[in-house]
Amino acid sequence: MDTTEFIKIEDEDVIKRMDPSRIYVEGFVSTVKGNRIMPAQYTKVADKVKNFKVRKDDIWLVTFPKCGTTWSQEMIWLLSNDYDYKTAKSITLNDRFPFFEISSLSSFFSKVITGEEVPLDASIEQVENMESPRFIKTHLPMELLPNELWTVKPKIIYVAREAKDVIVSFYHHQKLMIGYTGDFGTFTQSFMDGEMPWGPYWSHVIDFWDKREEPNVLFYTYESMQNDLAAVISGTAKFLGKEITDDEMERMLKHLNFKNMKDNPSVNFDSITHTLKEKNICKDVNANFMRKGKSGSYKEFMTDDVAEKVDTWSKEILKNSELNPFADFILNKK
Ligand code: PPS
Repeated sequence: MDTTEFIKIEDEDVIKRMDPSRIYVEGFVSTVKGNRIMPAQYTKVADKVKNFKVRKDDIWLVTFPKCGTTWSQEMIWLLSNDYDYKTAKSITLNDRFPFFEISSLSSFFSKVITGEEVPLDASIEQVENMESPRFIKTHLPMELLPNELWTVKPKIIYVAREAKDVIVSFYHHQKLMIGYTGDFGTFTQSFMDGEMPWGPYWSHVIDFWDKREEPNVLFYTYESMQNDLAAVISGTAKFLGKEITDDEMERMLKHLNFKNMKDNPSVNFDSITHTLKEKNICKDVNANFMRKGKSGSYKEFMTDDVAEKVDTWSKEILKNSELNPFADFILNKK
């Protein structure tokens, strides 16, 4: 049995910066090996995850939060399920393509959403019991993912996004989902310091960037979806061993359009965010999961000085990597 060693983060200021509302009831931990950050309750399922039985026909979508997960999930699910728009409309994305570690993050959050106590390993068990082929969303960093991903070698799709847009999107997400009350400057600094669940950001991306040539790994960016969604759909279809006709492509492009997804209750998380507003966790009644849906929307929120600081930080971390932090098109499987 493989185990992961963690250290508890004890610094109250750091904890407050990450989660002023204390939704993550036991605080945070960091892995001893790679300094990857998770909510402390996650440690109770960490070994179960590390030793999780992977199936060859699984499809794993791995992302840091806010990098294009939901958009990719809907695309991957439709490509893999004979363009079954009827089921895609009637069963929520979360049930078709569950979020692997969601129940292990915060027992408090699970209770707010479901109204009952949820075991910390409930979402992992849900995935364990799914029929094949399973579609699995996770934000876990490589260090915490099941070992069998690299022996059984199912298809793994990784999506990255330009860091400034991730920061702005994640800041709004944390206000919406966990009632984050810190200011944006503090959040940005925490992000760069790696003080963030699932963080640090660039380590998360680089681990998968370094695996991009593996035949079972597809790596692309949110920006590539924005610039040429048809190319990402074709590339992903090819990676999944699927055909797509011109008519299906046209239909899919419409379905995946931001406005359509924003209005689609099967993918827009409105029912969850409605509960969070009702329970007064999210204080902004106008906030939505489907927020701006563009690249470069950080400009509407971040000052030039802060943007420059984030760019300098990204360039410094990636100076010895072939990964260009501003690349707008990466789709490695030809
Ligand atoms: S999460 O919570 O990690 O699953 O979030 P994730 O889905 O990765 O990212 C959410 C951001 O993606 C935007 N989004 C889209 N953009 C364009 N087109 C479509 N169809 C689409 N669907 C989701 C969503 O608006 C979030 O980005 P921001 O910048 O906050 O708008």
